[in-house]
Amino acid sequence: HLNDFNSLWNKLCPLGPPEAHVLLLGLDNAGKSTLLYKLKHNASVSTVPTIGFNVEMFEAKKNRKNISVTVWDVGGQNKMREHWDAFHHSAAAVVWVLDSSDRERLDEARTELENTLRSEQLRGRPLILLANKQDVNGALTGTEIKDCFNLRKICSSRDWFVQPCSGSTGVGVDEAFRKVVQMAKPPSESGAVKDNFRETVQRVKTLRKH
Ligand code: G3D
Repeated sequence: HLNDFNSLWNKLCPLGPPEAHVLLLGLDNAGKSTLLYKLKHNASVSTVPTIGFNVEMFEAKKNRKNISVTVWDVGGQNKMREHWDAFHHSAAAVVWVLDSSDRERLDEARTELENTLRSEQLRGRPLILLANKQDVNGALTGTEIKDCFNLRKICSSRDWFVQPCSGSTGVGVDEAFRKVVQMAKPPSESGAVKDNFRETVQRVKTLRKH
């Protein structure tokens, strides 16, 4: 689909450019693709590691108005990380997915999250941290994650919220999406979203060639 920008755009945005554009970020294996598909189909599907990006569009209600929300899962692999910046431009919210059961990679996740939040383009954007894999025995709770990540401090200049969930069972997924819609601060210029999308498609195409 990446070959034809216009048909992809029209497919994603039959009603025009989205009002809110949400970044779904996190380390590889955190559960981003699973959550995105759970949200979309409300059923677990088997997933493959995100190579380029997955993007889905949803209709939602905000302040009694219908809005469309695109959720971008831009991949958690090292190769893609340097390209995250390209997606920051017009984000209305950052959704950070954490594998709450993977204590060994907590430090890595914390460092990545801190790096992401340092981005100038994301200044003031709300953070919704999804404490995923709550179905796994021994998973860190939302409160433990809040303390361990020192969220009160690192999010002092933005709204933030921790939502425990499981992409496998679906627990907490609808609540997470509602929270994202409620907290999202849509960019003022919707044109910026389309420009950013075009640029991103080009970048991914280039990346795939190499
Ligand atoms: P990513 O897109 O962030 O890289 P994926 O992550 O969505 O590909 O998920 C990585 C692995 O974690 C997958 O397992 C997936 O099934 C699993 N997973 C995702 N969410 C949950 C969850 O809430 N609970 C549990 N127990 N597992 C989850 P595989 O084995 O397919 O690699």
